Amino acid sequence: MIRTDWTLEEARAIHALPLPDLIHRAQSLHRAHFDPNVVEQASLLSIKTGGCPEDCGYCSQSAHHDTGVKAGKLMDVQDVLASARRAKAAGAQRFCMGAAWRSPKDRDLDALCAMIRGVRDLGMETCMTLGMLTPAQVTRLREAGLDFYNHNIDTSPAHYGRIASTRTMQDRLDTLDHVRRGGIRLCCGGILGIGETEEDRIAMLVLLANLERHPESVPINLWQPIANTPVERMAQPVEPFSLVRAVALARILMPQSVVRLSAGRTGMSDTLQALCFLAGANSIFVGDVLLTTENPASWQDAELLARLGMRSDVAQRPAPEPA
Ligand code: SAM
Ligand code: DTB
Ligand code: SF4
Repeated sequence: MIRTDWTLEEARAIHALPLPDLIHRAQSLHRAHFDPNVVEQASLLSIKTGGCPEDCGYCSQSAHHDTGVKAGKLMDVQDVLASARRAKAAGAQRFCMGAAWRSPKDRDLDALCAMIRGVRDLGMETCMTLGMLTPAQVTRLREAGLDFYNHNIDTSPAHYGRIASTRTMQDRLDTLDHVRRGGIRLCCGGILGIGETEEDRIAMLVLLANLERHPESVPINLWQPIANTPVERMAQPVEPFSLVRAVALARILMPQSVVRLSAGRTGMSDTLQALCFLAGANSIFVGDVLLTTENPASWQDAELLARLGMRSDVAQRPAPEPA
């Protein structure tokens, strides 16, 4: 049964289950909704890097922190499509394009729509993350064929004020609402290791699970350390089993959603990644870079999936209902 009325108490109790019980429950639900041997592969490209006016305390691309990332312009459509062709040849099913913007300017929409159409013509799913969107911008992107929009809530409402001030949690929820109502599927999750407590992680997942409809895709990022950011002073390493518990809780609260083990895999052992797949993660980012930081090499991921007897394909998803 798909629920959107989870209580914090219920989620805490699930999160605290003995690990074998937790994994069994998550894996049983995973099997009911997905092929448990399949992991979806998404490729990520930064189509506009750095110089972002937002002050997200974890991010290399904020103009508020001296991280050494240089600000660039929006990439040319043909360069983006060349990168998408390479991603497809490397086995990616989804191509995600990210821009370091507070929100897109209307004058950028023609180029963005051309990118979406071009990537779809290659036979890949399309995803973009461009910051806040107005309902009219959502309509333009949907008409061009955008399959998913990524916009994370990042952390719990209680912790949010400590990691960003220029964009509120409510701003984020408003954009999610515009995207949902505009008929684009949602990719929405958060980051672990940015000074939050386990209770914050549980509260973040409960917030996502109690949205009117669950995001179709839920990225769980581990913070990629960025020097000279405010989060550098708050960050703590995420205990490996704590990551597994967060993945399992996401799977249990949102059984039909694709749970993506996103940033931070370079610091994870193969064994930990395998545990996350058992706990219900069924998507990863592939390719040597994420937006500005490192990701495992494609050959390492191919080898890992082969050693686990798993394969890469589009994760099965129920057809979206009209908004
Ligand atoms: N500018 C757009 C926005 O924030 O709406 C899109 C790009 S932004 C980089 C997308 C997401 O990447 C953030 O919401 C955050 O969850 C994640 N992210 C950013 N920096 C990260 C880091 N250093 N480690 C892990 N995840 C990070
Ligand atoms: C998401 O949740 N993770 C991706 C994607 N959505 C856009 C971004 C990860 C960024 C990691 C830090 C970097 O490479 O700059
Ligand atoms: Fe800008 Fe997105 Fe980074 Fe925040 S997370 S500073 S909005 S690029």
